[in-house]
Amino acid sequence: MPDTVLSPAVRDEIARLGKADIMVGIPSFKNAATIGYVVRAAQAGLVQYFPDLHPVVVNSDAGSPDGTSRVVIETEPPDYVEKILLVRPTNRLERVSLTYPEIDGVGGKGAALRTIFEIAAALEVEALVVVDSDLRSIVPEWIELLAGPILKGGYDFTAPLYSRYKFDGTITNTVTYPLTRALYGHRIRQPIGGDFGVSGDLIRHYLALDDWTEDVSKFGIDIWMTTSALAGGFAVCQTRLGAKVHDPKDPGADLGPMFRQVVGTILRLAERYDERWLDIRGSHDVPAYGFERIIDPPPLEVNTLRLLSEFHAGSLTLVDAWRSMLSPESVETVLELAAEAGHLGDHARAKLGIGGDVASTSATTLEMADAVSEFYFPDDLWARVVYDLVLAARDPKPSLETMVAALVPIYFGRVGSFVIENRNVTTDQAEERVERQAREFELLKPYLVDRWRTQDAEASGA
Ligand SMILES: Nc1nc2c(ncn2[C@@H]2O[C@H](COP(=O)(O)OP(=O)(O)OP(=O)(O)O)[C@@H](O)[C@H]2O)c(=O)[nH]1
Ligand SMILES: [Mg+2]
Repeated sequence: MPDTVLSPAVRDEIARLGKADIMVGIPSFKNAATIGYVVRAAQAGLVQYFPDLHPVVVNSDAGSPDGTSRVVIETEPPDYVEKILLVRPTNRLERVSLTYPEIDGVGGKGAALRTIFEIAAALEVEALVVVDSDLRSIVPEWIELLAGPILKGGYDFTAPLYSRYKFDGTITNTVTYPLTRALYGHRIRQPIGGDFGVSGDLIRHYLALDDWTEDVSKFGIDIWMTTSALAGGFAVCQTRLGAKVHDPKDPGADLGPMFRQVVGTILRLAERYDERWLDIRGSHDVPAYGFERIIDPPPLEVNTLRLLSEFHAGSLTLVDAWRSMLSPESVETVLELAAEAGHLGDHARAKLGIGGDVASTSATTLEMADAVSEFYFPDDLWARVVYDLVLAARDPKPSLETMVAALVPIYFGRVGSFVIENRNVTTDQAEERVERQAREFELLKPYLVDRWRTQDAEASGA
C-alpha cells in the first residue's frame, strides 16, 4: 500500500486517536440535510451496543460545498447519547470529519472509502461498519446488526438485507444480484447496498489489492468490496436491516453513470477472477443475521416512457456497438424490441397527451406502464445480453467504458419491462420475479462458460 495516500492532517488524526476497536465510516458528498441523523444513529449504536469497546466515527467527505462536514462536527456529541440512553460507556467515542484525497485526480464514493479503510487499518479496528450518508431509515441497531456478525460470529463481511420498494435498486435487481449469484454461487441479495460490515482482515486484504481504478474510486466500490470478499474466500453473511429509505433516484434519470461504474467493475473482476467462478454450478443461500422485519418501503415513481424511449433512441445510435458486443441472435431480438418500444412509446404519448419532452410529464408510473403494457423484455434474453458483455469485456473494443455505456439503453429497456410487468403486484410478488430472473442466469451459465472456454482454447491455439 503506498503510504503517500494519507494527508498530514489525516496522519495527525490517526496519531491522536491511537487505536480503536470498532469504527463507523460514512462517505459523503453534499449530504448536509441528512448526515446529522446518520451520525447520531451511528453514535447511539456504538454507545448502546458496544459500551466496552473503543469506538470511533469517521466521516470522509468530498469537500462538499453545502457544509456537510460542519453538520458532522456540530451535531450532538456522544454525551447526548449517554444521556438519552442512560449508558455509561467505558471509552469516549471519538468523532472525525475529514476531506479525503482524490485518487489519481478521481474523487467519489470509492476514494472516500479508501481513506476510511486506511484509517481503520491504522487504528487496527476489529470491525468497520460503513453506512451511506443519505439514509433516513438507519437506527442505532443497524450498527449492531452490521458489526455483530464480525465481532461475535467470526464473519469477515456483512452485506445488508433490506426491503426496498419494488422499483428501487434496479441495478441490483437486474445485474449485480443475478450475476454475482450465478458467477460466484452466493445468493447475496444486496451486493451493492452501500451499508456493510467488514473485518480487520478483510480491510487489510482490500488495501493490499491496491486496485483503485476510476470506477472503483466512484460507485464501483460496493460491488468491488463484495466481489473481492467472495473471490478472496472470506466468510460472508447478510443482515436484516428492515427498510432502506434514502434519497430516491429514478433509474432513467439518475442512474446512468452509476450503472457504468458498477457494471464496468463487475465485468473487469469477472475476467480477473475467472478461476473462482468457471467451475461453480448453481448457488447457495448466504446465512442471514438479525430478527425478521415486516416493513413496507415507500413507493418510488419511475418514468417508464422515458426508459422505453431511451432504449429506442439507443438502437438508432448504438447499433454498431451492439453488433460488436452481442451475439448475432441477441442483437436481432434486441433491435426488434427496441423498435417495438419506440412504437408503443409513441402511441402511449399520444394517448396520455404527452408532448416532446417525456422527462417532464406528470403522468404517474401506473398510467405510463398501463399505456405500454404489451412491452416485454424476456429474462433469458437479458441474461444472454449480460453474458455476451462478460465475454466481450475480455477484449473490449474500443474500450470497456464505451461497451458498458452502450449497454445502458438496453438496461433501460429491461427495467422498463420489469416496471410494466410488476406495476400491479406487491413488492413481495415483484421479488419472485427477481428470483425467477436470477434462476435464469444460473440456468444459462453454461452459455457463458462454454464460450469462455472456447475463447481460452482459441487464444492458446493461436
Ligand atoms: N465522499 C463521497 N461520497 C460520495 C460521493 N458520491 C456519493 N457518495 C456517498 O455515497 C453514498 C451513496 O450515494 P448515493 O448517491 O446515495 O447512492 P446509492 O444510494 O448507492 O444509490 P441508489 O441505491 O442507486 O440510490 C452516500 O453516502 C453519498 O454521500 C462522492 O463523490 N464522494
Ligand atoms: Mg442513496
